[in-house]
Amino acid sequence: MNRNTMMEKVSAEMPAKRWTHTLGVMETAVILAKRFGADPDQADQAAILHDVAKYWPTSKMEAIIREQGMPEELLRFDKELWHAPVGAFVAERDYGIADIEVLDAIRYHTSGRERMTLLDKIVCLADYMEPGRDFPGVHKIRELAEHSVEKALIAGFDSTISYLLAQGKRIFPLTVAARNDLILQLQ
Ligand code: DGI
Ligand code: FE
Ligand code: FE
Ligand code: FE
Repeated sequence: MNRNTMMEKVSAEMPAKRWTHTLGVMETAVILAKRFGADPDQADQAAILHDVAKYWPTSKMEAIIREQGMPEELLRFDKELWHAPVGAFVAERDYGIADIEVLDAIRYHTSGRERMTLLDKIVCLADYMEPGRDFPGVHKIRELAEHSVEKALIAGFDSTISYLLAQGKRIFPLTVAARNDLILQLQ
């Protein structure tokens, strides 16, 4: 599928506000890819598709998680986590993406994972710091991202974990593993 067709199809899956966010993630992911030596085309493709399943009904996401044999542990954590692995499935099935690196960057863009690839890090970080994002700490994340994708991403996970703690919510183990591993990578 060509890029324009893909963009039209993805934008039809979401409200205008989320499409604007997606455009911001695309722009930011490409800048970060060039800055840190990842492939800008893979970054662009993963960014276009990263939130493709964000507005799917939870029942539909749950069915795919079960049918596709994804970790059912997901179902016992925040529903906000579900659109990432479901999005990777949709990217492959409905958009013909075969690049496993792109699919993994989509799959782990919310939770992170241990041993994140550079592309995983870039898409996850772009999602935190695209120009439309405004939350406490986002300026610091953008500043850190000038020099270190790892430091910036740790700050991003820190803000998510702090938010989850304040809300009394559970933390998905992959996010803890991702953060621990990034800190180790810096040592
Ligand atoms: O889809 P977006 O809104 O662009 O961003 P995202 O895919 O990073 O989703 C972030 C949401 O997921 C945020 O509201 C926090 C929520 N969430 C719930 N539990 C967890 C979690 N995020 C992470 N990283 N880890 C969790 O355990
Ligand atoms: Fe997302
Ligand atoms: Fe994210
Ligand atoms: Fe997003």
